[in-house]
Amino acid sequence: MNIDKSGYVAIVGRPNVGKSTLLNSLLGEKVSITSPKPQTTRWQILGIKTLPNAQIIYIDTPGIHREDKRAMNRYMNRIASSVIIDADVVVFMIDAQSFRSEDELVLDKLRKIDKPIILAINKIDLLEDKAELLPIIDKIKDKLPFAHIVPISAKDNINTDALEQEIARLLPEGPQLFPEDQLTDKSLRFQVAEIIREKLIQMTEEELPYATTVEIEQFDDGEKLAEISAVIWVERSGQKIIIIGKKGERLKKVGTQARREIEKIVGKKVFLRLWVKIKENWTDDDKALRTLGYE
Ligand SMILES: Nc1nc2c(ncn2[C@@H]2O[C@H](COP(=O)(O)OP(=O)(O)OP(=O)(O)O)[C@@H](O)[C@H]2O)c(=O)[nH]1
Ligand SMILES: [Mg+2]
Repeated sequence: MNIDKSGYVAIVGRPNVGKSTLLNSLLGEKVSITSPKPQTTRWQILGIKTLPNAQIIYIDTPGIHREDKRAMNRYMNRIASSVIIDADVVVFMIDAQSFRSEDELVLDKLRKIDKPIILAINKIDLLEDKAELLPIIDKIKDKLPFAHIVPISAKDNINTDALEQEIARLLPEGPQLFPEDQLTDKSLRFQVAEIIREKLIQMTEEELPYATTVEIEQFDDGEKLAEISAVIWVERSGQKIIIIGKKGERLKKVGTQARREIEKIVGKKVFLRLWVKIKENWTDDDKALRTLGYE
């Protein structure tokens, strides 16, 4: 290895454009959870990619959205904004299918910084005709002096190599910052909680994905078996009833799907216990947010 370039690369954009899918695609591993519902990512998540001559530290961020809601929404936007300020390079991601006012919200933040910004136009696999890209590029190319404009599909790995090459070119000179076999900054405990939360988001509707968070209470990593207990926090008793489901079926399904995925990452059998508990209004309570890990 002869690493002489390194730096932090923020992946930012409004919710649901595909930021976490891109992070996973660039790393070739699932590091960040994804879902068809907006506001899935709640933290900054590092994904470390070590190339022969450069180390790229990608930072997945929560989708930037309007702040008219709760302390949790303000928390998520604050994280994304601070990552923009601290990064060396920014990848601004939009969805080829629609440019919305929340994209403008992101642009407003990007106008305040002075560093290379790459525009990544995602989900081009959904365009029937590639000619549809031209009016999209036309509409947005003068909004900021972008270093590059790269149409991609994060889901189908289209053009993501080209995107990475442009990113690597823009990295500042610098030493290796993380061991070459390190993939993320997040602990196994964090990843387990996120996997459970992903299954919950995928299996619930309406306000429920936004009212749930997962806390790992016990993590006994034995030689052949990992024993894990996790609490699913919700805001109201009605939400608890929905998550548990008729005869406990929904909770059981969440547990089974999460356990299968957790077994893959820990490489052994997993015994997973899930509890659903109520903490009223936790998403709009700064103190509750802090005790649940949103710091
Ligand atoms: N067709 C298609 N779907 C995609 C692509 N990239 C992401 N998606 C889908 O878009 C949805 C949102 O993807 P995420 O990666 O969770 O989006 P995000 O920007 O991280 O969303 P937040 O974390 O909520 O801000 C998921 O259903 C993905 O499968 C793509 O290139 N093509
Ligand atoms: Mg995400």
